[in-house]
Amino acid sequence: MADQLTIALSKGRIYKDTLPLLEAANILPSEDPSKSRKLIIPTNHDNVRLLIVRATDAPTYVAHGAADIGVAGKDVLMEAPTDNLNELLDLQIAKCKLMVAGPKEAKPHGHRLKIATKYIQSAKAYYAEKGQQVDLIKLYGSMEIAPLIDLADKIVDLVDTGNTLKANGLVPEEHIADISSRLIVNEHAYKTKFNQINDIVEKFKSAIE
Ligand code: PRT
Ligand code: MG
Repeated sequence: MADQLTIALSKGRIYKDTLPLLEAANILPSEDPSKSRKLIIPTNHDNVRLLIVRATDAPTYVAHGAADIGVAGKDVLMEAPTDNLNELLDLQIAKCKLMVAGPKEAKPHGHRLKIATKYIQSAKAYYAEKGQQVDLIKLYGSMEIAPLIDLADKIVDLVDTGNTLKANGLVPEEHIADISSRLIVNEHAYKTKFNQINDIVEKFKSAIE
């Protein structure tokens, strides 16, 4: 008898890009989370289910063992405590870049650089590495507004096409990290459900290649 296996992932781009990998592992969700309000989605296997969670919450579900495995952006993992979880695989999906961006015409400022971001840990590490003292301002979204209304001089945010920056008169300035989504596993589950999880890892691996 196979154990119950719970997989945490967010809807949107992560779900969309993980679906082909799940299919390669013969895990077929019974419903499309973008069309359903259900947050626990059964699959073609009685013992395998999907949890639809906020992208930033996936590591928490996995760390606490509420989910055995999950998919999370590296940006999210760099901000979250990673006790009790391991990164198993770079899924090469939902790719983007973590960047510093600012107004096209930067205004002179007589103070320490103010950086607005959702990514406090990553920004802190980046500026510490550069030996530059900055003031970080935590925002939860719509970071692009901050430099426009002088809340901050620059932002640290994810950039894909660059269209969002452009639409708000901002330009990408410095590359901090390449971002993609990772398959994460609860450490305890990885031991107790090794065969089941490893089978999925191997099938994901061949699907990625
Ligand atoms: O939206 P919600 O608050 O529910 O959660 P979330 O924003 O974390 O989820 P989601 O689905 O938007 O993002 C999930 C993961 O996708 C992130 O953690 C990243 O690892 C990855 N990813 C890849 C991105 C992007 N590309 C991306 N472009 N996440 C966000 N964006 C945003 C970015 O923050 C900016 O606002 O898209 C905008 C920039 O896109 P361009 O194409 O205009 O440059
Ligand atoms: Mg989003």
